[in-house]
Amino acid sequence: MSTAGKYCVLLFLLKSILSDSATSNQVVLLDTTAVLGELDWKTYPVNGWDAITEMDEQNRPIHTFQVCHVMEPNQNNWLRSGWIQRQAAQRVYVEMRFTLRDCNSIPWVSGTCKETFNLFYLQTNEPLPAATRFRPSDYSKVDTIAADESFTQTDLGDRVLRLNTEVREVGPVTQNGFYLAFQDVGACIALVSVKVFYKRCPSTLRNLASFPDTVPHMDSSSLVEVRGACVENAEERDTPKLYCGADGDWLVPLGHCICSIGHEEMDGFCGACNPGFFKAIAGNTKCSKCPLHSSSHDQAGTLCHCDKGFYRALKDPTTMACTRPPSAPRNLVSLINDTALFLRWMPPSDLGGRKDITYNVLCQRCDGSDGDGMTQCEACEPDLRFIPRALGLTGTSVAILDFASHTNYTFHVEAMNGVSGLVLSARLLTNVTVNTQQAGSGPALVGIINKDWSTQDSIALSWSEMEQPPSEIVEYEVKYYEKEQEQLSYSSTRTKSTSVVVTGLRPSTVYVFHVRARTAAGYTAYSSNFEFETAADDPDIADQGQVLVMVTASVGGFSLLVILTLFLLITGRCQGYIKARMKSEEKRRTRLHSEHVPFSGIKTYVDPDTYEDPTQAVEEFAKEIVPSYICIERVIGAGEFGEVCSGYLRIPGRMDISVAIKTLKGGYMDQHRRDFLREASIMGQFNNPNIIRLEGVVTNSRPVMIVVEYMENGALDSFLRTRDGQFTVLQLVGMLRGIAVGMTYLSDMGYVHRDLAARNILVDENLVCKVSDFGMSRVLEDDSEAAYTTTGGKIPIRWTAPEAIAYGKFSSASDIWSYGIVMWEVMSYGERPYWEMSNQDVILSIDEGYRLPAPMGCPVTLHQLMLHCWQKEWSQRPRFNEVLSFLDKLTINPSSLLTLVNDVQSYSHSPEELPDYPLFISIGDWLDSIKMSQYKNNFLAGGYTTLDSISTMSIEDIRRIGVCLIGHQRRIISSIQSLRLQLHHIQQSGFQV
Ligand code: ACK
Repeated sequence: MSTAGKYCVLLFLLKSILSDSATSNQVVLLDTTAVLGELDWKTYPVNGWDAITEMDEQNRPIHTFQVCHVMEPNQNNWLRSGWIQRQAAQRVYVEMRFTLRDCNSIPWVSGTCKETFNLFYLQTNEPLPAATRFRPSDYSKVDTIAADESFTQTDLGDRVLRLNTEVREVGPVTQNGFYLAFQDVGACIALVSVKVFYKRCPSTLRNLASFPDTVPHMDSSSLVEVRGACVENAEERDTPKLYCGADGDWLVPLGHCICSIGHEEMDGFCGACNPGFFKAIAGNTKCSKCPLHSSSHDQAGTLCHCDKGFYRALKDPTTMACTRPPSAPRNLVSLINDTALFLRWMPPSDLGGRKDITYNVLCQRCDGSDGDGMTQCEACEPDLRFIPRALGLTGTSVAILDFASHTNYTFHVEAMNGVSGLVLSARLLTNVTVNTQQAGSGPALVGIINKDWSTQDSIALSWSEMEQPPSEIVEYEVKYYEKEQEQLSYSSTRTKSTSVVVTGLRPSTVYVFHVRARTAAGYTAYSSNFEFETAADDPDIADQGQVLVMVTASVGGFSLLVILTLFLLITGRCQGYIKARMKSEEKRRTRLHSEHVPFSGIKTYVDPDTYEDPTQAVEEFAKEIVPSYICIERVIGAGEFGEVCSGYLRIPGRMDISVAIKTLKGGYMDQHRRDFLREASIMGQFNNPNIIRLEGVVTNSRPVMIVVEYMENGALDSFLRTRDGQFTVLQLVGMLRGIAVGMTYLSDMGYVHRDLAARNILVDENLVCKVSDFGMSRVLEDDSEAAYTTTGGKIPIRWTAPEAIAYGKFSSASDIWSYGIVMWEVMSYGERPYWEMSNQDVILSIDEGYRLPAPMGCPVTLHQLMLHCWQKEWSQRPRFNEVLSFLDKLTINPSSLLTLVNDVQSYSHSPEELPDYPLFISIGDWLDSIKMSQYKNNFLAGGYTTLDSISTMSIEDIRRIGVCLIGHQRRIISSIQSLRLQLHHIQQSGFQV
């Protein structure tokens, strides 16, 4: 058997490993393993290379070429391929699979044996004529090909045939086709397969764009930029592009297409939305289900159309449910006093599915009747004032001022929402007719009001007295408000003369004034409005130094206290200049001298902000504690600046003290550190059993800490909530007394707390309550109850006096108001003041005279004290020391606490003090308003179907119908009391619902 014959056997073994190795980014020009017929390759000389064709299992030919003339010298055997068409190729690759025998493995081989062969090519535009003589010099050499592996001896001595694969780039090929030629110079070779191919980037879909087959550049370092075309129902966003690299790979995808409206992406394409779904904007989002009350019937819906009777406002997004106009407002009621007429109603039962509900109040004046007995109605006078306004109201109440007396007004209230304008059907109005007979009577007795003079904070007014008033004028009432702020609040003052100096005003501000007289027959109508402005804030005036004498007088049932305080007013600029020169100690002495209240015998609070360097205030008022004396045991809460922990203070030679440790978390800024320590420099000035005691601070090492006495029962509000109904009234009064002691001390020192609330009172193990939470920054930033006011400040609305909300007038009198709220919180075991009412509604209802009703089980005396603390006129509120002595009297004489508000069938108030509570038409409405709707069926099942019937209910009745939660019982009974009072008032005043 010849050497070539032995190779045949080996080749036969190889055929199974031969397979089509073309990948998707290769375009094959020739593959000898895939040629089914003759290959028609030529050999020169004819007996050099041998063409051997074997058949595989599927009877397909395997074309191989062998040569092995290793014993004979001067071999030059050529094998030439057929003509291969170039097609689109720019760079052509030849992959050769072959075996090449190691010369050493052939016995007796001479030095003629070679282990390489050469690859050549020749390009032509057309195949060469068959008769063309083979001329090796026509061919260009591509490379000499050597084997990576030849026959290799294994460890066991077997000889293993290795198949080599070599790939060479041929070209550049520029003509239509080419020939390949393999030159053997005396090696033992079996050429098993030859594959000729070029590379291309295959057509593809990327980012909803399609890219065609692309042939890479001849120059392997540059990429071919290809622009994609968006797939059907897609649109271009950023031009989609891909770059085709030399290896046939797509690189750098840029830009993209998105599915058009009505279509969504599905497996790289854009498919239509199904009926019932829609897509209104082009983008790669999914189709959405039609919103409520709308539908789409076809494929590829871009919008869902509103069902009959439902609408979409112009500005409504297409994703929003279709809506309809609201039904009419419910339960419209009116209430009138001397100066104002109030309308209040409840929202419609059907809001139409929208939240943008507003109300319009339309007014008609219906005076007398014409000759036919018909009532004559006309539009109301234009100067009728609606507060906040007549149209586009967002709340459910309005106040009406400057109405004529003895007149019948009919008010129509309509509810509108964003789709009301799209519906032509009749407007749904609710109306009420009011006769203003009871209001201020008689014509205005004051004509022109003159401004005599004004300063930055006061205006002097005068007017002339009528020569012959119809009845004697008892006094004048001057009502005024800031022109810009009229809807928020107004103030009034009374005088017996025809002039007044209105003080407490803001500089450069226009105020509106009007005056009415009170005669024996009641109030007359108001004069017209007059507008006057206060003087500008002129710094030069203060430069000269002025002495202001402030007189604070208390009137009403409590004592009169006059405090004379001297202030040296210095402008901010001048103050800065003096501050820089004055030593801190010197300055403090000056301050103490000027601010000390001579007769109180108590030291005065010093505001740390008046220190040039606030850390000096800390040094002065707080002891520095050695950090190793503090043993932290556990975290008990989170404060504004960091964690609050509990632990011990273990000072050598002293007993351990339980302490709470407030920490300043890391990463703070200087301002945080100052604000944090500010509280310590305030607290450090106080020494009272009902004020939380400061043990000291750690400022010289980290973390910065404030150490205060530990209060076992934590904050009062949460403490009471967890102990609902568990204390006697005397115990509750004891807690209130403690708070009053602390607050008396603070107010005597001239400190205004501004955030007095049960959450800021701490309780120890003996139920002693102590005031905590000092430093205004906490009021402004930390208190979650604090809300922004129209003036930009942050205030805990429910606890704050109206004058402090309206124009920032914080004082001990505003602290008293907050104390009244704390009383209410305590007596209701931590109930939220004004329940779920919004802050805005709280402000409005307080302004209209509403006050919190007595909590269940609250002694009448305590509720009266609360009402006293909530006097609109701050000067008429009690002082803390008066509150304290009042509580002391109650404690000494506990029988005064026995009369509970629930027991009083007709709890008599003067009309001014009368809690003003909304009136309701049905039990359901009433329960809705106090958020107790879940008990509607209990009331009905218990036979309580009218407001009259519930007005006599006792706490036992409420329990009997199945209201088990004590908090709910309390809320319902409080509301019934108010309702009872109101019904009583209606009966007395003949007020019409
Ligand atoms: O209601 P609490 O337990 O009482 O949760 C808060 C928490 O830390 C965050 O302020 C508690 N806390 C604050 N100061 C003290 C204190 N001196 N003694 C005990 N608990 C305190 C407060």
